[in-house]
Amino acid sequence: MTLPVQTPLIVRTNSHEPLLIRHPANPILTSKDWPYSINSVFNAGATLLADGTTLLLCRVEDRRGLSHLCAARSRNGVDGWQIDPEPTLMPSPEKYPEEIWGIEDPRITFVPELQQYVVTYTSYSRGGPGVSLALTKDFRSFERFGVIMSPDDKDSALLPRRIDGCWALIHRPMSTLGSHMWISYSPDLRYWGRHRLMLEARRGAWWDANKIGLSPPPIETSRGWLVFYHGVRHTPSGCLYRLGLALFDLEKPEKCLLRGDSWIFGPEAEYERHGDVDDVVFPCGYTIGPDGDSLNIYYGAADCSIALARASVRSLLDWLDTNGSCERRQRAQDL
Ligand code: BMA
Repeated sequence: MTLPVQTPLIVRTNSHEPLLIRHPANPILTSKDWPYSINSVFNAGATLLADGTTLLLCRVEDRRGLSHLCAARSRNGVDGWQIDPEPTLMPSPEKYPEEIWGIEDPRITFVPELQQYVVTYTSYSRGGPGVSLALTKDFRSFERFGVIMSPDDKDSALLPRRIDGCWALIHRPMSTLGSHMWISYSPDLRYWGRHRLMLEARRGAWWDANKIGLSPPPIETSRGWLVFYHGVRHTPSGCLYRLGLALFDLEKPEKCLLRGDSWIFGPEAEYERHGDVDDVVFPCGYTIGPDGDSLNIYYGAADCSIALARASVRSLLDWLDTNGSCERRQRAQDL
């Protein structure tokens, strides 16, 4: 028997409005684009230079497995990349022994008070990964401060202005009790204290259970610091890296105002699902357009390439208003 055409069908979909839209040119940078021999390029810090050029400071893994940083510049942030012909920032283990196994995953913050970019990155030491910091005006010469957070610690970025007179650094120390996001304060970018727990990994079956970390540097909005963070889910076939969203108080950034329950972006495209490390999306940088709303989010895909996704600050905040809850409710849920 054939059904009459007017019979309503129950269509079950689980579609959701995507908040981050993948660029059709993805992946926008791979090892094939590099002017020298490398294994892979991924996890890039990003910023806009004074003349509007997009600068990516890319993590480049060489064919020994050690990483360094290399700058790529583009007028439109999508193509026409001018890549430095040689590594831009190499590990310097003679002077900085904590860099013996490479430097990784930079985050860039332009600091108006210093009129400089502050780059924080992972230095891979014999004792594990730590957080190092360097200042630059032009991404050609750097003033290195060395390691500022001892191992195991990574996924760090500086806020662009002082909070209550002190610089503020978000980072992710590891402990046997879990890997959570912390914030620490400093009068001079060298000596850090007043450590505060900022965002906890959930527990149990959650997508962001046990291990989370800051993704790009926070975005300052009138509503608060908008933060993308990654959640690492351990599965029998490996780790799954996905992205979540939270909002923090402007003057007390350790205070979480809203946190989404579900992830907003995860590995789906072929270049995100398969690579040197499968199922990884790992943004370390963004640029924001002159409208103060349009974001270009640059992310490492499967530890093999750099991809671009677009988003709107307003839509991200709207999503948090609808889907986020405050920390107090979060903890109640956890019990
Ligand atoms: C994290 C970092 C990232 C990497 C990811 C997946 O711990 O090392 O650089 O992209 O793992 O391998």
